[in-house]
Amino acid sequence: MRTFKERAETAKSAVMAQLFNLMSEKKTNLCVSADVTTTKELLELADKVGPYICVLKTHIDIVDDFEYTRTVEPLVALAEKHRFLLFEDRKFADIGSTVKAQFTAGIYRIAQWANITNAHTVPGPGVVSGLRSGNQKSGLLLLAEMSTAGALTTPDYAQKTLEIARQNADFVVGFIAQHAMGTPDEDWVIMTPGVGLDDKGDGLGQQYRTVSEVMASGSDIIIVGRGISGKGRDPVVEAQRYREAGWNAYKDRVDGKDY
Ligand code: BMP
Repeated sequence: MRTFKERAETAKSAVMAQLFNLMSEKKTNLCVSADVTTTKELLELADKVGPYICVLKTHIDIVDDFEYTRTVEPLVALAEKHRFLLFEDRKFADIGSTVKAQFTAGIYRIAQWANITNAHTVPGPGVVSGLRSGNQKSGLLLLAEMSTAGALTTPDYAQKTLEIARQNADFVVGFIAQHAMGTPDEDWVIMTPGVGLDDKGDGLGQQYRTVSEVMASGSDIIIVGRGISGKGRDPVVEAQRYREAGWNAYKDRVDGKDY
């Protein structure tokens, strides 16, 4: 298996080269999911876990007191300070023309600040075309498999999602998935939510697998939300713990290499 550093050298897009390089340098394949509802909590969490992560994933529309200048601008500054990418987990799922407007306009203006965003493939390839016409510089992840119980993302759906990615490889950088996708030389990045070392689920459909389970399935980046920022948890302690578990599982895969 190729290392993140090697994958940076042959990455097809600037955003992927940047991502693989900073993962290799910071020695982390941890993405923290910042599912908090105030600007203060979002910025505090980003500053605390920043040194240990490669990506911060947001649900920007759950921030009660959102204001572009008070919320996004300091968040972008923290991403620069700690060198992580911003992934807005918007899960676009409409016709191309509508997703283009949702991506670029409104109060969130996601296309202006998100390095990465994602989309469901239910609408077919038009969703990708719409987002590409909004901003070509962001990387797009397609949701191939969901972590939840009873998800309708069957193997056939995941395969058809892979085909849409292949037809749009200039813009699609990878998948939200529970397993590897395609062939290794295609080099999609696989980001995996539903990761927890202490819990099995949340009573609302979420299902957790351990870091070593998801890494053995072919994940590159583990996405952890409540396992790190949940009630009663110390985000710095937990981020260090998940980062170490993720990086050790990665090193096992690349024969002990540390880059
Ligand atoms: P947590 O680790 O607290 O369960 O959070 C998981 C995060 O990943 C949430 O923000 C959720 O929206 C997202 N997510 C998921 O859990 N499963 C998926 O299949 C896709 C997701 O984006």
